[in-house]
Amino acid sequence: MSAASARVRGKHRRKVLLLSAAVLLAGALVAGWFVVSRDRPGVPGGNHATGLPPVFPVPMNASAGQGDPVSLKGHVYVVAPPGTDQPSLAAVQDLVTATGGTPEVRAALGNPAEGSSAIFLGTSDNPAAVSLPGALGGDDAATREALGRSEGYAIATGLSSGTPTAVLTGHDSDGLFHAVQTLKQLLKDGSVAAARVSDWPLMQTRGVIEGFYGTPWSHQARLDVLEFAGAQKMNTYIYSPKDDPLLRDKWRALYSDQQLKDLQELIDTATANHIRFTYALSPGMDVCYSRDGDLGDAVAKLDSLYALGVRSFVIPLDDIDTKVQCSEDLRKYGPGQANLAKAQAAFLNGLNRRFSAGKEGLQPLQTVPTFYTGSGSSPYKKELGRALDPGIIVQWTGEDVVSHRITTDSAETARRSYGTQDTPRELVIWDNYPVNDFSQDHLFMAPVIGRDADLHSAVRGMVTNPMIEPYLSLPAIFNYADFSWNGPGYNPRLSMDEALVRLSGPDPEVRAAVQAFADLNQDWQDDELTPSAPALRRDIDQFWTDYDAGRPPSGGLLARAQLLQRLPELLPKMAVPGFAADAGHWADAAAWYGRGVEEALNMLDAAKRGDASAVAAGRKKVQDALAAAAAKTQPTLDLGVVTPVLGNGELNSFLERALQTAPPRG
Ligand code: LTM
Repeated sequence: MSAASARVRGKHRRKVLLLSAAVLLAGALVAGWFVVSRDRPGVPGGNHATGLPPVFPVPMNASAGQGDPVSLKGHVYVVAPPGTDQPSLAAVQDLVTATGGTPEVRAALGNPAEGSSAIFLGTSDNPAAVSLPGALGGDDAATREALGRSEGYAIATGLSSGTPTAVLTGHDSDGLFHAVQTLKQLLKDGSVAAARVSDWPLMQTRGVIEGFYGTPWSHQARLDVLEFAGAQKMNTYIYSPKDDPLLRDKWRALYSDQQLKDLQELIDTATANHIRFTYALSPGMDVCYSRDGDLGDAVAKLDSLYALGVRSFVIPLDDIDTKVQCSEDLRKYGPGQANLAKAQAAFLNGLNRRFSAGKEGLQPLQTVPTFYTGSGSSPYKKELGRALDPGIIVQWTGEDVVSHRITTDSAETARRSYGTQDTPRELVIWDNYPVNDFSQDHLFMAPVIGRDADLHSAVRGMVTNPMIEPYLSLPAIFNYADFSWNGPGYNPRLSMDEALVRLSGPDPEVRAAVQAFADLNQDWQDDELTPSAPALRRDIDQFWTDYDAGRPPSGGLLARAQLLQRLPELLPKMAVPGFAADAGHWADAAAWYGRGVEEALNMLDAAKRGDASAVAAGRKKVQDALAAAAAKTQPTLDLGVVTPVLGNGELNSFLERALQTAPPRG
């Protein structure tokens, strides 16, 4: 599908031996341990009922204990065996320092000083806690399960020789890193809450695909998103902005030294955050599938990224011609969509074999088929399913390009359509939410809904295609991190609320502003499960109900209008400053609308009193605010400057109705 046609759609609006040792050790710290609440595997509502600080993604099992919290405010021994994952070790040291404590890294606890605490770090095959005196039992099924699964981890707190201790064990270094992210969230008043957690992801691939049309994200934004995604236990970033010429139009061209330097920084940052930097090369605009030179060029380009440390690759073939283009292909394969699939399969199989020969550590190759939607079979999918090597993974967007619902049944059917009945294809869902390239005047900030909770049973993973505005996409990225880790435990509203709180920081006024801003931008292509600006609409409805009944207004709408006027002042105070910069033009428009609403309320009051001159003055102020809010202020890559649109026009409709209700001459 071309950029143009994507926008046309916008018209619709929018890891066994050592394992048991590690299991024992993770559960060893139980002196004084007493579980006061049942484990809550994957319960919507998160671990709120456990008495623990909220942890997102919701852990598979988390419970609180009676033991004392582990203070990080004093001297904290960080006990880590040689070879411990450096990012995990560094993150724990930073955490202790940020909490006001003094970290001391040791390979064994030895004789701890009076009043100190300890944090043990290890993995199933490199457990730190080996040096712990007197393991106190604690082999349980949930911990065994967590430490038997890729990226799984377990946390236990308790006393070790009288020292308050937290033990973090990962199945692997990814799992250990995830354990550290959970540890951060268990921190309250300078101490790690007494807790026992055993946790693992339900989806193997969880991440972000920068895959939209429009201005690609800045280098800094990518670095920030990588850090954010890692903290939320995602493991994938796919580098695929449609408007980066070196990925698509000029796919054969190699990178300059400066470009390689920037890419290296992204790759290193991804690695430090346990994110797989996944490079996507899209040769489909002008590739000749049967030309050996083109295959060689593609391999050379991937080689240049492999040299930088990239081990994960995609060859997207979306949004290109739906037939072969060169005479060689036409001669070899013939016309038609099934023949396109045959040509593409031969190219991808050849590339995969030539590129992977002699290379270590590669993830399976992925592709985005030219027909990447729908679960049903077609001549194209049938041929691709038959001819494409079974190890190559397909990215799929659901039944539609932008899919309001994605069901497990549909994904199961798609697996057979893109594979065979006997060998269903492994799928990664390319989820086109909250992408706004087809509706660049809108922001999509509603919680992620409409995806079956057990989708993990059918697909390998899921990546979110975000908005052109990176920092405004963070709430949805937070949702996807939660959903893809633990779908059954995902609660859209709680996840979104927590995302907004974290992005806001501690100031309650700022939080209220961020919530009001997100509410205003809850609108997704007329999706009935995603009501537009629900809180604003409640206030508006209440106002008219009171007004029509002749009652004094409850004040909710006025308070909201006043808050909207303060968005440009409050959003820059957020914990994540990039959010305000991305939101700027929408926040300015919202402020104008807020002013208009306040003026309209005064005007309506004047109309009730029969004060014609105040009504006339009020009308002018409302009209001025409407005009200012409609200004074209938001630059786009190829659509010029557009008017930022808020929700589904609720504010506009309110002001129009107010003007009708208070006509010029009474
Ligand atoms: O969705 C896919 C596979 N390709 C493109 C995306 O690049 C684009 O961001 C979305 C939304 O417009 N639609 C597409 O067709």
